[in-house]
Amino acid sequence: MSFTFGSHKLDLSRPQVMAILNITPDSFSDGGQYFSSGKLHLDHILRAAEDYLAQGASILDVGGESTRPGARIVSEQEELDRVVPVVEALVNRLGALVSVDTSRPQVMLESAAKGASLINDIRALQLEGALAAAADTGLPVCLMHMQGQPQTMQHNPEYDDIFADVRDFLQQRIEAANQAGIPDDKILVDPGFGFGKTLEHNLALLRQLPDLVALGFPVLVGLSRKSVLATITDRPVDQRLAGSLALAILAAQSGANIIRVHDVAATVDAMKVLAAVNLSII
Ligand code: 7PM
Repeated sequence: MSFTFGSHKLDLSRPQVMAILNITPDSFSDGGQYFSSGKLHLDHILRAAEDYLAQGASILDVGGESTRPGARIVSEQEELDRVVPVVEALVNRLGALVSVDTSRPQVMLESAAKGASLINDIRALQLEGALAAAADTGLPVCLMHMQGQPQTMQHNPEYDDIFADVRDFLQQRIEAANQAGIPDDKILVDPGFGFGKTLEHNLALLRQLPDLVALGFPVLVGLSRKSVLATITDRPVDQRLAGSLALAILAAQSGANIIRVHDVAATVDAMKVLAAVNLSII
């Protein structure tokens, strides 16, 4: 079960770990670490990225838009200035498999030109021009479910049937991607934990994750440090590692292929243990 990401291939029969690299001055759990006096520090980012790769991450997910409710809206130019030089450095200096976490067509195109290998779009290519841009890059895309917009999505989210709604939305976006010239073998899906969902919605989606896996597309999940853990464990964001690992293991055991995390070393160990038990391979 090998999946092609640009010039890289990954074995998705084992869960792979995607490391989060937030290039925002104000992110929810790791904000501002690559900035001082508003200036981006490429050397800090490269050092963190090298650590993540050494710890066993197989993908680096670079994002320059803060999706935190209440965060300032980032202009296209600002997002380009943050993301594109980072993608370029990670590709050229580390040879890394770089994912770009963006919804903007221009960011997709310029990142791809610098060697990005995956487009990760929380808006599932719904912005104007995004389907065409993603198709133009020839790269695989991760289509994520979100209800509403980042600013307001957590204000009383409601569903008839959370799993059916998420599945139907993803199927519609897969169809739209296909129409735009993105074939099935370049599509990954993500239920979008925490994006317009209550605790009960998130738990129901986690319970039904095997049914999402059964659609036949690689499944990516982001659960790391999310607010479900605030509710379940009553811990602040810097004390959610144990809870995040529990969720990562549950998701991987349900068939999730890529786990997007802040805590790479710990998650890689957990995935190695799971793989050893499931495959009898160490
Ligand atoms: C505020 C709200 C800050 C949400 C940060 C977040 C995912 C993602 C993010 C995910 C995919 C976070 C999120 N989450 N991309 N980007 N899947 N594919 O907690 O779950 O990292 S941002």
